[in-house]
Amino acid sequence: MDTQEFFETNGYVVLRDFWAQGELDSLQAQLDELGCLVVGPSFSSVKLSGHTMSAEQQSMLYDRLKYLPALSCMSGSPAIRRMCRGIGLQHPDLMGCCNMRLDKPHDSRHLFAWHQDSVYLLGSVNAVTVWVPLQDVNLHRGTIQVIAGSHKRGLAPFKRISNKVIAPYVPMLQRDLSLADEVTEDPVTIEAQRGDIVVFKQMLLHRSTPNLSDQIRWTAQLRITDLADADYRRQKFPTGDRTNIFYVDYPGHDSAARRAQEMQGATNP
Ligand SMILES: O=C(O)CCC(=O)C(=O)O
Repeated sequence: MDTQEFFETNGYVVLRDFWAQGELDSLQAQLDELGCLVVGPSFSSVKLSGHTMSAEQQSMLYDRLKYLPALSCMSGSPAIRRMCRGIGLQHPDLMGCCNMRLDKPHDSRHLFAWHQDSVYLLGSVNAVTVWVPLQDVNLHRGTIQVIAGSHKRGLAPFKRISNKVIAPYVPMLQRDLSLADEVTEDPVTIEAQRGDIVVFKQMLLHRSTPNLSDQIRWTAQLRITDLADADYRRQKFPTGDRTNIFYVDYPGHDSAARRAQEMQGATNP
């Protein structure tokens, strides 16, 4: 099975030794520079366990990570564009929600439960997330698990878990919506090394696993949509920072019907 076939069948693929132009080293250097400014001169992303950072420093660092110039360079790199075209995106475009995570050892507060990115980020039905580990990832260091092939079923039923108003310009986040049903299938645990990338469809069910090591787990997430998708164009290229899943259709998901159902639920408790 070639890469594209594997990707279409399973909804994800791990591409080894992807960054040939030093992109990952630049990101790490900028991360360390930022860390020194925010946390102090002894900051080192490679050695830091996270225990030496105050909550305020961590939140300041976290908020700035997505603005690192190297992250934008990676997102717009010829390598990423070529790779996206190779797996079937005809007109790859950025979604404005590229970000980085820092997962501290034994800190489960920010782990993501099973979800599909499309529910929150929207984008074309074939949009992808490129998950970029800055160190090896596995069940000890913390990683992601996926349900292979789950993208083929389209959007899974979801439920509201907050009281946020349903309106066109209100983004819906992980704290607002979750899967309606439990995931019972056997997951695939992603193992990857520094330099590899994990590409998965935003329709794929995936979740975080805890970091059981004594070092921070650093990852970057690049999000890419396909402007050539006819249904996406018809809907004027919606993204999750400007609207939400109650106003965007996907195959098998009629947003108007779903919205009516929610409104009815609100009037008939
Ligand atoms: O890195 C993780 O633990 C989860 C990331 C994730 O689910 C996402 O960015 O969509």
